[in-house]
Amino acid sequence: EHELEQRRRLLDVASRFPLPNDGGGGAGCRFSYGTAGFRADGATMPPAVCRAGILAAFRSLKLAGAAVGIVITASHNPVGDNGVKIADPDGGMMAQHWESFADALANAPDPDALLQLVLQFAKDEGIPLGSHHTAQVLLGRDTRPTGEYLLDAALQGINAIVGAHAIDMGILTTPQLHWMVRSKNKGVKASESAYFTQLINSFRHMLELVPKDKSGDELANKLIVDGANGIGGVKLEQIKAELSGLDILVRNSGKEGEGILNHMCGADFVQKERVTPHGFSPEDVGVRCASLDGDADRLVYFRVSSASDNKVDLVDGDKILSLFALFIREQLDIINDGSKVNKPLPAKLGIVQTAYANGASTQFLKDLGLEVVFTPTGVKYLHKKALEYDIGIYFEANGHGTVVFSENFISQLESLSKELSSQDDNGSAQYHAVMRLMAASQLINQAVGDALSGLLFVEAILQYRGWSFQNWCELYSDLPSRQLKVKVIDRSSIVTTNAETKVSQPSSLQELIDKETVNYSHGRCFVRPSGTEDVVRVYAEASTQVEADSLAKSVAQHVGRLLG
Ligand code: G16
Repeated sequence: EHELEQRRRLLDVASRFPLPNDGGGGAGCRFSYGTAGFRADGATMPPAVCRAGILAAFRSLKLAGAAVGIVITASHNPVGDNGVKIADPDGGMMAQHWESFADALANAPDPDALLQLVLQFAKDEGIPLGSHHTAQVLLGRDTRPTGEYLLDAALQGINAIVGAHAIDMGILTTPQLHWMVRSKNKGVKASESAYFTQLINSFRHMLELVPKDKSGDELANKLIVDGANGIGGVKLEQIKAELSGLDILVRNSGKEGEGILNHMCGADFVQKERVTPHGFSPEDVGVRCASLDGDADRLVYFRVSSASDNKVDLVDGDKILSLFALFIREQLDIINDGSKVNKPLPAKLGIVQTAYANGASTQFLKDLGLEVVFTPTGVKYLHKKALEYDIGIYFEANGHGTVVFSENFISQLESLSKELSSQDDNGSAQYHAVMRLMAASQLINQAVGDALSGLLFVEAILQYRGWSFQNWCELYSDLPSRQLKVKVIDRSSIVTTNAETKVSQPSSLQELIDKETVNYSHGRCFVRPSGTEDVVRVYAEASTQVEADSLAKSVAQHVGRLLG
């Protein structure tokens, strides 16, 4: 009987959300789970979002009812786009081996095909359908106008699975929802106020552990944040009064009339264009500024460089990573300082970057003696790699990243802190370093890159070091680089290898790239199909800006000629 009911519900929901005649992903394309879930024009998304609801409920059923998350957002993309992605019970991205089922489900042409697909997958994966098993899915969305009705499509998808229970967490930053999923499964309160409390308290602990001679001046406390007219600015406004030691001003805060989401503002705009976002002026010269993206999972910093033009000095994800790496390495060095401590705590520290990482950052990190590894673009790859270390630090140049601590390492820190305090050693440098790492693991989101928690971690480290924005900029000089987008007929005809640094198909393209690149000193160039937009991306680096621009341009022309 349950099984019949299950079949009926699936047929019913699929017929309520038919795929458009040309398939789903817009312009005749199929939906593809891509770098960060399904994304397309918001108006074309309901079938994919409804099916993502089915998928999420299914994933929870498979994992014995553990909470799974759905976020409705197209993050840094334009306001008319929307998207959906699924968070696994640990708060990370959905396991990659489910992506092909996700693709098949999103593109199932009619209700019968969808039903057959679901039944077959349930059988293959041993998922208990139509029984008394339960599933739970937490949902969140950003501020996009299509969000509300897409959320409804997701709810209908979830409710099509017998035993599934949906909990709408409201309008959130993407990382908040990931954090809530993780917390819920750890038995911690999964509310927004619990998230804020953790952020505020751990930030305060970090500041309490700043050496006394390092306390900053008033100017250094001032921070202007570009909220991309998205949800991040709204949330920051909610907590900024409780962040002692920081004087935060939010612009592009998403308030009525302030501007359009991600338009001429936000982390992607600032990082790619390297000019001041909307709402900033020459009066801001010299002030430390930060920029979030539309759903606040990316963070970059900048400073308006002069009153005469709109250029900025950019601190991108690579330099945020470098600041974090320096801080963590220093705490580990203090903890393990052979001459002073009798309880060292060895830790495996790893850095994860992608091909977009500025060559100067990789060199800087390697010169520090750190282990640096590369993955393809996409937090799902970087995060997974970072989990292989006691402390894994990952960042994409675009500002997406975090620091993950292994549970084993955290419990070792806890025991060491207890031991030191029981020996009355809690005034020692070692004890303070242990406490700093523990506070950092609370402050920095363990589920996914989070602009708000990242921003507070940056601010705490700058205060700890007594550093100005200038000191931070001077860590190393970026190699000039350029990114371009090329529209082609079918971007999936480009296949890459070696963490996207080489094109394997069409092979003639790699030959052309190589031929161009050798003409430039410090030349480096790669191309890859975007997983969030219908474009091919071209990245080039060289010793001067003119050369980087010219290398990117010539390779972009080859891509255009070859692929139409
Ligand atoms: C998403 C992913 C990022 C990725 C970016 C661009 O960011 O989460 O890991 O770097 O897309 O991907 P692509 O170059 O494939 O379009 P966001 O901020 O849009 O969620």
